[in-house]
Amino acid sequence: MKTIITFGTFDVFHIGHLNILRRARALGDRLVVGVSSDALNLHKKARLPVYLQDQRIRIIEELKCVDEVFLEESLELKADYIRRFNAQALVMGDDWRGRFDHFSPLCDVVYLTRTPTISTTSIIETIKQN
Ligand code: C2G
Repeated sequence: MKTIITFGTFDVFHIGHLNILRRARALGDRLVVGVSSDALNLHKKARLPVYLQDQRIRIIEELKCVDEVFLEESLELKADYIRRFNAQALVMGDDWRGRFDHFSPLCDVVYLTRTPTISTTSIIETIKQN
């Protein structure tokens, strides 16, 4: 049983999020997703997500390609999460390329090409302009 782990905010859920989760799941038998907490986002991006963590978690939990979801409370705990879920691979979009290479003694580290042209930020901008 190969467990894949991935992390993200998944705010204003869109097709780029779905694509990476489906592709991550296809690399193994079980996909575990760490959803970044509201506090972590506030700290990292200096704003709260549009959808708060309970709603973001509920959306991710219902996806067919996702087996387990937990709240990612700190960027510094990735090694603990990898061990806790016994993950054999960490998968992230290639905007994070190189940033997680130091976990390679613990598990494979795989960066997948981002879905072009769509992002939570661009969706928010489009809505604001319209
Ligand atoms: N993503 C993608 N294509 C897009 C947009 C996002 O493949 N067009 C991927 C990102 O590369 C990431 C995942 O979707 O792997 C989640 O993206 P975000 O919600 O933006 O996650 P982020 O805020 O980068 O949080 O610990 C790491 C952080 O929690 C990652």
